[in-house]
Amino acid sequence: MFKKVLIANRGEIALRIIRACRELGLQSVAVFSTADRDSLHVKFADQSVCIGPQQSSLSYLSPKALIAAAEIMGAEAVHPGYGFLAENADFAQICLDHELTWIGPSPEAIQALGNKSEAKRLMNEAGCPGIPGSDGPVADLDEGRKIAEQIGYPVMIKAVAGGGGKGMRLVQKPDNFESGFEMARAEAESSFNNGDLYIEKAIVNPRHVEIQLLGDGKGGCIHLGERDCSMQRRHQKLIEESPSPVVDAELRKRMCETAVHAASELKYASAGTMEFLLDAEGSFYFMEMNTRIQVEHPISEEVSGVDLVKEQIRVALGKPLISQSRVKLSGHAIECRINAEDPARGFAPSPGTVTVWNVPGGPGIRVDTHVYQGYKIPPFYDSMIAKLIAFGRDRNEAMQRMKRALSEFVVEGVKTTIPFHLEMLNTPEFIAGNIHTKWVEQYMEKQSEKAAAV
Ligand code: MV4
Repeated sequence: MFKKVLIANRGEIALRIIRACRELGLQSVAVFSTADRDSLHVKFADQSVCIGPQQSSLSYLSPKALIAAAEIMGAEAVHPGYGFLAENADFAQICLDHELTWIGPSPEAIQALGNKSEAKRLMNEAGCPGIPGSDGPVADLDEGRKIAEQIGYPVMIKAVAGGGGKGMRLVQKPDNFESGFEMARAEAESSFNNGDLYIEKAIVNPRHVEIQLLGDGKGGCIHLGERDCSMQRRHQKLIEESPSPVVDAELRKRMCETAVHAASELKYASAGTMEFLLDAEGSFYFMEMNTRIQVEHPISEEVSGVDLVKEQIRVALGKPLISQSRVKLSGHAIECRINAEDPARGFAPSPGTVTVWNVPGGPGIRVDTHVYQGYKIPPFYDSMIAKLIAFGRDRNEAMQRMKRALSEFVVEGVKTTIPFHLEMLNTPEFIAGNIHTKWVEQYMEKQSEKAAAV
């Protein structure tokens, strides 16, 4: 059906997709901005084409530039990776209108699931429990206040067009509702051009557990188990692991069956992730569905033996989905996101030339990266420079391998989050698997209080 794939992305995920194409015998076309001329994805691809200047809005975010590149190079399919235009329903539709196969879910699914309160309603109808709250967006401040009284404080005010924590406010008591509502509305207006808000009961110190799904677009759907992404800071994930240290076989079965059932009902196509909040009592609630391949997909690949990016492409080619009974989850995988940032300066970006780059290896270690010695990290894009993935027979072995690999990893020329990861992996709380989504922020506050006291 298609033989040449345009990769509408950069960095490590562009390399990851090129590798999948090569294994499937497909030609790859890389696109790059002028800031990315010397990037590895340009060298790895069969062909490459410059699509514009350093600004993302004029290159990686430009449908015109991307479609022109696809037409000139004779690409017949587009893989969007993550970020940039991956969850832009209009771009998916534009690709289809130009007779390019979109390696992802339908524009209709991207659109419906991108509206967070619409997604919640759809999932509820498909039997997926959501967090108690308003039935869709609220009309105004007064209606919001009434609903907050009904469900009881604390409440969470969320933007319909939101995601990733933007336009979201936690309100502890009725006195603070008005200011929280106005702030959420202003942020939603400026970030999404859509000020619609909905209200939910606030779950206190939840864990973030997500289910990896693969659908065939005809009602067939399988899962690759869960990922625990509770180690975050300001909605940026730092460490992910699979399986979750707090999910037992019975809970896993319920979460995975719920997610597969809902995605099948939607006739979902391609890779997708259903995000859940897990509370201290072990109740889980649907939060949102991501309609893309995610950064942390390799840990699911490691515990399942399934190549998720290849499966995305196979499904887009119309090939049948692998069957659930052939997916055997075993072992434990952990991923640390290595960023060119300075943890001592509030994780400020640290772009520049990488003068020394010694990558770890050995048993159970995988490094997904686009960086090489001498590479100049441009300041215009995401600061992630590598994903370090450790696999072991059990959690302890994966942890020991991760610590060993972090200590082998040598990067000079830029500051990185490697020392921070080592510190995290040595905390009693992470070792015990006893953390939640606010834990890193609370830990760092305590550390700076300690530093101020001496
Ligand atoms: C919540 C919540 C507590 N209660 N909703 C954060 C991003 C967006 N996807 C939804 N988020 C949350 N929604 C209710 N009703 C707590 C969060 C939340 C969070 C969720 C997942 C991972 C990290 C988080 C950090 C802070 C807040």
